Amino acid sequence: MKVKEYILERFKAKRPMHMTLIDPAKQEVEKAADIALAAERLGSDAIMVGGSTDVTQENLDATVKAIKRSVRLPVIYFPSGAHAISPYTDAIYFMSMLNSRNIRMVIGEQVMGAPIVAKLGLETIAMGYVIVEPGMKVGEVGEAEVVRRSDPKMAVAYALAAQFMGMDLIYFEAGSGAPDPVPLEMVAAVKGKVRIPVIVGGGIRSAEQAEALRKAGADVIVTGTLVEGQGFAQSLEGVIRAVKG
Ligand code: 1GP
Repeated sequence: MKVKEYILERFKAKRPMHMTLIDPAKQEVEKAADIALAAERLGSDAIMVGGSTDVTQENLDATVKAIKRSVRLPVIYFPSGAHAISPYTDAIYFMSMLNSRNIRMVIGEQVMGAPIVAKLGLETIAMGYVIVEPGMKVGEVGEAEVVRRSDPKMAVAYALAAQFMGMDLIYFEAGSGAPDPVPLEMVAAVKGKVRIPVIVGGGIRSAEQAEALRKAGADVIVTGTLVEGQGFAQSLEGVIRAVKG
């Protein structure tokens, strides 16, 4: 089954998903494979691989290959640009940072990457990516004009624009390690207006936060930093359980 179908099937069945984000620059490949295996056993629905800085073709390929050897879950590349694209992932989020001031992040990297993606025959999943305050590192390197936390209407406008442009998914990102996740009111406002799956990530650390975001309407909840610490299994288990309701 294609990864897009896998996601849409769960979305249509109203089954919220959890995705585990692994940054290839942050650990040895064996450790990345161990994290993915633990996430799979705990019920995570997909492994996303990516990071805002320091992702190279080498660390990306090595990490993806190791993860693919240890899990059966879909492995999706979450790219920061066209400089590294792995032939070993099951799919790539073909994404645009809709609220970047830099055209390179909106369409430039995509134009550079598209011929490579076509040559590799990778499955593409079109995704609108919107950075919400504070945005952290990705907001900085992406030169994002962040959506204010107090401005759910702006978030809705971005989500509708993504939907009208034919994007498969819309991702609201508070930034990895954000002190607080995307506001619940914002998720609820977006969910009330769009038909495409809503992904939420950045700063989600507890089962309570995950549960509140699910109840607000998040279809996919992404956690990254959570799996970077020692003994993450217990907290990850709680978050995944909260996502699944
Ligand atoms: C970052 O949304 C993801 O792209 C995950 O954020 O590292 O804070 O879980 P965290």
